[in-house]
Amino acid sequence: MPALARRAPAAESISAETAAFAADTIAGLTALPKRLPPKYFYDAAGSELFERITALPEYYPTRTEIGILNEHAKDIAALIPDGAALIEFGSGSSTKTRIVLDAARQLAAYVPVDISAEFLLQQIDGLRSEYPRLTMLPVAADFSQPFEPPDAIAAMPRVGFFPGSTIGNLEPHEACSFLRQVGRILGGGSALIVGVDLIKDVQVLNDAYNDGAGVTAAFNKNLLARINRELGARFDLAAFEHHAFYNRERARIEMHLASCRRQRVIVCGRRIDFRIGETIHTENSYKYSLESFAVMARGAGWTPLAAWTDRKQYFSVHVLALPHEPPAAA
Ligand code: AVJ
Repeated sequence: MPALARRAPAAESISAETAAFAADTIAGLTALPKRLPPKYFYDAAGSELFERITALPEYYPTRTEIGILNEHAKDIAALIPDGAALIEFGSGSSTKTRIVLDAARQLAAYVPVDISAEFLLQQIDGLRSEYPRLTMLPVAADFSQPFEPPDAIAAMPRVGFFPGSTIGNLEPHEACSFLRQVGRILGGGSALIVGVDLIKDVQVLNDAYNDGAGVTAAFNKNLLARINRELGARFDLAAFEHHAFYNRERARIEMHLASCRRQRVIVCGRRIDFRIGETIHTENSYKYSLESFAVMARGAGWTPLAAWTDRKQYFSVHVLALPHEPPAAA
């Protein structure tokens, strides 16, 4: 088993995870308007539903990004230095990782960073035999918080990998500070490969989050199912409706769960009351233009080196570089 940079969760940190979930759930459901953090979509059931989303005909981001990565794998590899470490933020689909690992044979280490130690070990096990010369250094950490890269990559050039437009879940000001923080973690002279969904036709956007098979609705409602499972609540999933729409003014898809009736649900001993039609805001998925993303990256201290897109300009993959720090004054 690979050594984890942080200790794998014991029974006590599993309950610490549940405690954090409970605290965030109570805070979100007692806020006005009600909200829940999208990071909690991804328990085992939610991750499976998300996998199904990525295969839906309406959901263009995953297959479009994979297409861009495949088409430009050589260009991406050319920007990766010899002996570099690839640090992936939120190790998701290994399909995308494999494209980069296959093209950039000069990589020395792969450092997936994920909140779930269990998921990391699975991911690493799948890759280890295919890339025997690559040092695998999983880091169990919440990448939205600052973390220390493993000592083993201290002397290596670093390349960050953040696909999937996960950055779109953040408010633009948060996305900017996240990019700045990634710069601090990776250090001067590093690069960052980041996938960003693009502003496009409203119908295409709305359809991608309102699929005909209802998988996105099930994914959204799984948040309530998870609260039932882990926190012992009794949400009636049939009494909530999936709402997803493009907010043009803010360039984001919003997902909500709307209460079909007046109702009260007890969550961790708290009474949570819903008006008819009241919603829980569960996700924002911000869309950028090539320019607006580059401007934000510059604002966070990065220099945009390249950006690729598909024929329809639905999705983009940016490569950013972080200048070396100027030598400290004597
Ligand atoms: C993984 C955050 C990029 O916003 O498109 C898919 C999540 N939500 N369908 C997205 C998601 C509903 C997805 N991200």
